[in-house]
Parts: sequence; structure tokens; C-alpha cells
Amino acid sequence: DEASALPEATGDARSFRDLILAKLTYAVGKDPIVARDHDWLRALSLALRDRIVDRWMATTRGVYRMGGKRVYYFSLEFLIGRLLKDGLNNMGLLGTAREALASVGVDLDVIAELEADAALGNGGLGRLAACFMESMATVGVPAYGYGIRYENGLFRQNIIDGWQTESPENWLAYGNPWEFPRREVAYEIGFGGAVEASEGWDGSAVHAWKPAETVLAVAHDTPVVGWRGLRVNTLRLWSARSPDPISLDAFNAGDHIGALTARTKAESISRVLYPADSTPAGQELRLRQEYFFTSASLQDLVRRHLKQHREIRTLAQKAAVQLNDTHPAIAVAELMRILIDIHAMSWADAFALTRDTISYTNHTLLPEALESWPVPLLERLLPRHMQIIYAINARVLTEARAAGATDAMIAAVSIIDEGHGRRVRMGNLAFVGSHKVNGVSALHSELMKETVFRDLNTVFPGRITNKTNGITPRRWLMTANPGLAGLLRETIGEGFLDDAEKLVALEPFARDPGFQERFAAVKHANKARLAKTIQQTLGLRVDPAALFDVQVKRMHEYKRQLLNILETIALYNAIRTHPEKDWVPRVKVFAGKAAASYTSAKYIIKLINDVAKMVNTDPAVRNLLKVAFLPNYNVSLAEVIIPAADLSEQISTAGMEASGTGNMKFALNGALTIGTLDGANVEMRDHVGADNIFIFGLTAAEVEARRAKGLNPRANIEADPALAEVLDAVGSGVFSPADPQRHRGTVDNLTNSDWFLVTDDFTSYSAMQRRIDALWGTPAAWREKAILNVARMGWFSSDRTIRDYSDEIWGLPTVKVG
Ligand code: 26Y
Repeated sequence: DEASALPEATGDARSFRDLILAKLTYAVGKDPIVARDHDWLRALSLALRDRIVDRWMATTRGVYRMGGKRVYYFSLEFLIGRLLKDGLNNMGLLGTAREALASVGVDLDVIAELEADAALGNGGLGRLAACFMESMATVGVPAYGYGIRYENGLFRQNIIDGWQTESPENWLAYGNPWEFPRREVAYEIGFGGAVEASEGWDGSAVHAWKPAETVLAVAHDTPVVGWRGLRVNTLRLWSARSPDPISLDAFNAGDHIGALTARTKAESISRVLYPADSTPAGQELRLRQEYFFTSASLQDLVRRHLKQHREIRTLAQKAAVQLNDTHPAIAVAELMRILIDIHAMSWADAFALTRDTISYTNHTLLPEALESWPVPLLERLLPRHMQIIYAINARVLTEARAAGATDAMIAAVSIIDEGHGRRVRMGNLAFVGSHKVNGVSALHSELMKETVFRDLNTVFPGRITNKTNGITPRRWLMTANPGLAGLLRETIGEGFLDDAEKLVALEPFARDPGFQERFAAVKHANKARLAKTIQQTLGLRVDPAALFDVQVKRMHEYKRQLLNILETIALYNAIRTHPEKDWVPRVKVFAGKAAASYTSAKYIIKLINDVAKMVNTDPAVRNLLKVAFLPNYNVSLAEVIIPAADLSEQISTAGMEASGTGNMKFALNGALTIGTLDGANVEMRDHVGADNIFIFGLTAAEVEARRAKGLNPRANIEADPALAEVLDAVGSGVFSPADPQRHRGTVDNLTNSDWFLVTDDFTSYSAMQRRIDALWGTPAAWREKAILNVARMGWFSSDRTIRDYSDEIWGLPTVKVG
């Protein structure tokens, strides 16, 4: 019969199969003979969760007994993606689960694809938080991630006739097998109302905030398992609930909708992720989200501390709060409020304790991305916090004066921006309330000292420190690229699994023809898989033998997808004019979401799709060039695209990309990088060697100098006939014949202002692409460089980053794994 044709599970796989079957029966409520793929996915996830929970309890108990310091990572975003394969891999159960499922006729890879992609973040900052959570569990940092359990994460991007449209993403539609709702862990979060001042026993002023409105924050815990399952930490996400589910008075009076408005308003706080990652929303709901999760998290950790240690004064010895950008910066005022108003601490003691507890990571220098809130809004929503902010500011400014600050410096270090209708600068608040403030790459941290925080750095020297970003090699190498991970294991042994820097052992194989062949075969298989995805989603056939040239990331003018597509057009023109040359076949892959309101970024998406339409169907191109814009870029799609790339595009205007982390993922997977000296690209060049990365374009200093003296895009265009031809074509509607004016605005903007220096860097970018073509013609030389990239990228493991934070910011010991 059919069942006997299935492979027999043995050993561990047999007991795991039994656990899966028990979950299917008793938790999912399905008989195996009628179970569908989603049922199997749920059963498997619950079975894995059981195994994780055993370790979770052991870890949590151990941490409690040790009585040591815990890290609290406060982030409005956690871009986690799928958890099944990564969890299985870290628990050492990937093979076991595959065999267990095969024995009941189910394909692990098929059901794993059904898991929702948890997109509770926009891009780099949110994904960094997810990598950090995994690395903290791996290196033995007892940590809690704190954030919001958005019901709807980042929007789904649809491409309709080449235009982006957005629709809601419903990641909870099939339930979430990983989380544990903790209805008993609920905190009251106040908004509005007034502050009552009275006299304390010693004559000092006592402040009591009486909020007008209260929302409940309910905890949902997800275990986060580290490599080899040695430690499991907790991601605690807050969901907003109304204390009054319904207004019965309104209901009884016949107002059935009005009876629910208070509830709807309260619950809207955790409804949806703000989908912008550079222009602050500036809206009240966003500020509510920020305060909601920050207050709940601080209440939670203070309660945990007091329960165990009984004494609030030791908080900084037992808790390190890391602020992921300014989004939770209100924590400075909220912790002060808790210490002073609730625990009756003196101002000086409270401020010292706050500063010793909190530290802050900055992720951007873009002035328009720095959060600031209008004073009247903060005053209305959080009146007590506004008082505390004024009081902090007065003391900081006094300190600054004493240190010899000029009026200009005072204006710059002030938490209140008096220049733009009185606003609270959240970056300054976070800075003065932290013992350490870090940037995310060496260049970015230096620029922080010279630009946004120049004067704060003078008043508080030594506070700014660098912690170069990293990525978890478990998800981004082992899970995403099992072919490469397997080859590496056979070649250099298992050491690199526990310590990514051991990848250097690969260096001696870089020129080995046999190894090169096997390395290339893995890459080819990954490219064939991506080619299949491209065929399925776009109906476009691409050749896995072509050079796969990839730019995937959020759509932003400073990331310069426009530079890439303009150069693609130049290449298209050149192929048509010189069909006799031996062009390197290329596939240009793009993916990325634009914020819904970011019009110019949406036009760039449309331009890429317009170009794709023409190039992909032009017989004169003879398949030498294909352009693919893959819709709905997310973590799961990244896991397919990145291992398949030959060339990684990291071409931001120098000085504007704080770090980048996609750059690291590509290089670790054996892509060569074409990039500017921006963010972590600089350190990547130092590690992989200048011969193994293609650096072009202006430096950050040169960009600054050109902007200072005035940009001259017209001169740039005149000096490069190929560029002039491209802009003429785009501007006159060659790629948009039905609407010739469509891309006029994009071209005019480049010609007249070009803030991102696309025309300044075009010529050197284009020249570098032709050098890359030449190298591609010598496969042995290309492969050698690619292998050296893999060998030398270990330092960019987020395990290293977390050890740096532990040593230099949190004051925590870490463990070696394996
Ligand atoms: C204020 C609000 C609109 C906002 C929301 C999200 C502002 C910024 C963001 C997200 C920023 C972000 O993702 N920044 C990226 O952080 C990465 C991790 O450090 C860096 O690698 C990357 O260069 C930086 O752009």
C-alpha cells in the first residue's frame, strides 16, 4: 500500500515524528489522513516549540539563580521573518524534522514555505534587532527584546503595471504558534490628564500624574533560541487593550458604534507598523506607540528587578537598557518619572541611575529622519514627562555653560529646538540620558561626532563609541545557503559554525581549482533556484549562467537605485550600438519597498519596471541583459535572492548609509561588492582586501566638499555623453511611450539639483561595471575573490557585535560557543 512506500523514521526522527503526530491530533485537532499542509506546519512548529521551551525554562531559571545583569533591547521594530527553519537549525533538528516528516509523506521544504513572514519592521534597523536577539541567545547574554506586537506588519507591496501599490499584511491569519500570550502580565499606560503637585514630608515638591486615559499593555512572549540551543531568551511584545471593552451606557442608549470607540482607539496603538523609515510620521499615534511600549517595558523590568533584588538603587547593576534609535527615547523621562514620582528618589540619584542604565544607538545622520516632537503635543499627551524633560534640559545646559559652551553650542545641545516652533529633539534627550551613545559603523560613528552630535560630543567627550553592525551567520549562511554551509563544512570542518571568524581557514582553498568548481556549482544551484522564482513571479526567463547583479533594499534616493537603473540603460544602449562586442550576459535584479507617501521613490520603481519591459523583450539585446523587479521584498525573499547573487550593489551616496547590513549578507554568501566608501563598506574593504571589492565614487569628505561649493549636475552630464544620452531617453519618454512625460520630473531633478550626486558618480560607476565584466571573463579570478570574501567576512557576525556591546556598553561577560 501507499504508506509502506514511505521511508521509515529511525531513532530521534521516530520520537520527533511521534511528537508531531501528537501535536497534530491534540493541539491542531486533525487526523493525519485529512491533515493539510498548514496543519502539518502548525504541528511541527508546536513540536519544535516544546523542545525549545525545555531549554527556555532552564535558561530563565539559570539566569535568575545567577542574579546577574540582564539586557533589555528596546526596539519599535523586530523584522524577524520566518522562525521554523532557523529554530530547527539552532536546535540541531533540521535533519531530524526532515526525516520525521518524510516518514509521514510530508516535505519539510514545502510546508516551511507556508509560514508567514513576520515583518514587524521596515528594514535594516528592524532586521538588526532580530539578528541581535539571536546572537544574544548564542553568546550567552541574558536578554529580553521589548517591542510592539503589531497586528499588521509592514505592508505587502504589489506591482501593478509597474507601479507600487500597498495592501495590508496579515501575518497572524493562521495564528502564531511561537508566541505565548500572558494575559496576567498587563500594565496600565496613561495618556493626557494633568500633574498634581503637593508638598512632601520634607517640604520638597511631590508630583503625581493623573492621566485622563488608560490603555493596557498585554505581554506576548516568543522564545528566541540561540545556536546549538544552549540558551533561549525572550522577545516580549506588547499588545494594546482597552480596560473597558465596551461602553454599556452608550450601547444601552442605542449608540452601538459609539459604544466601541474608546476600545477601538486604545487598540489602534498596536494595530499597525509605521511604514516609513526616514521621514518621521510626526503623528500622535506614533508618539503613543513609542510611549506605550517604552512605559510597559520599563514597568516590567523595574517590577522584575524589585521582585528579585528588593532595592531600586541597584538597577543599573542588574539592567542594561539599549535604545534602538530614538523611537524609545522617551524612556529617559519615563524612567526618571518612575524613580522620582513612584520611588521617591532624589533628582540627582535618579538621573545618575537613569544614565547608568540606558544607552542609545543612532542609525541615521539624515536630518529629516531625526525625530522631534512639538512641545504642545508632548505637553498634552505626557505632561509629567514634559516637565521632566525641561528639568533635565536646564541641568544639562547649566553643565554645558560651566564647561565653557558658547551660545551656539548651547542652542545645539539643548533638548528643545527653539528654531522650528519649539520641538523636543529626541536624539538629544537620548544622548544626555545615556552613558554610551553608539554609531553602527566606524565611518558613521566618526560622522556623528562631526555632525549631529558635534557639540554634545564636546560637552560629553568619550560618550560616543562605535559598534559596527553584524549579521547572524545562522540565518544568513546556514539556513539561507545550506549548499554553501555544507561545502564549507566538508572543506574546513565545523569550527566556523561556532565561530564565524574561523572561516579564514578557507583562504588556502581560494585558488584550488577543485574547490572553485564545487563553490561555483553551489552558486549555480542557488541561481537556478532564483531563476525559478523570477520565472514564477514575473514570467521572465533568465539564464543562471549570466552574471546576477543584485540591488535589494528599501527604496530611497540616497541608496541610489536610480544610479543603477541609469547605468543599466547605458549598458542597453551600448549593447544595441555595438552588437559586435562580446558583452557579458547580465541579469539585473531589483527589489524593495518605498514608503507609501514617498513619491519620487515610487517613480524609480516605475522606471525600473518600464526599462525592464523594454529591455526584456528587445530582440536586439539577444538575452544579454534582463531586468527583474521582484515584488514584496521581505526577509524570506532575501533568503532566496542573497545566496544567488554574483554582484552586490551597495552604492549609496557616501556619508549617507549609516552601515548597511545587506552588504554583509551578500559578501558572506560569496557575492562581490560594487560599492562606495560608505557605512560598513569601508570596513568590509579592510577585511576582504581592496583587491576583492569594487570601490568607486566620491568619498564622504568629497561629497561634503561638493555640496558645500555647490553641485553642478549639468557639467557632469555634459562631460559624459553616455549619461546625457540616457537622460535624454528617459526624459523624452523612450521607456514610457504611452506617457512620455512620466519620468520628466526624475530627470529634471537630476539635472537641476541632484542632491544625491548620481551624476557625479555615474562615470566612475559605469567604468567599474566594465571592469567587472572583464573579471567575469576569467572565472578562476572571479571565484578566487568570491571565496576570499567568504573566508574574510566572519568578523561581521553579529556575535562579534554583541560581544562588543557586552564588553564596552553593558558591562557583561559572554561565553564562547562550541
Ligand atoms: C522615525 C521613523 C520614521 C523611522 C523609522 C525607521 C526612522 C528610521 C527607521 C529605520 C532606519 C533604518 O533602518 N536605518 C538603518 O539601520 C541599519 C542598522 O543599523 C543600518 O545598517 C542602515 O544603514 C540604516 O539605514
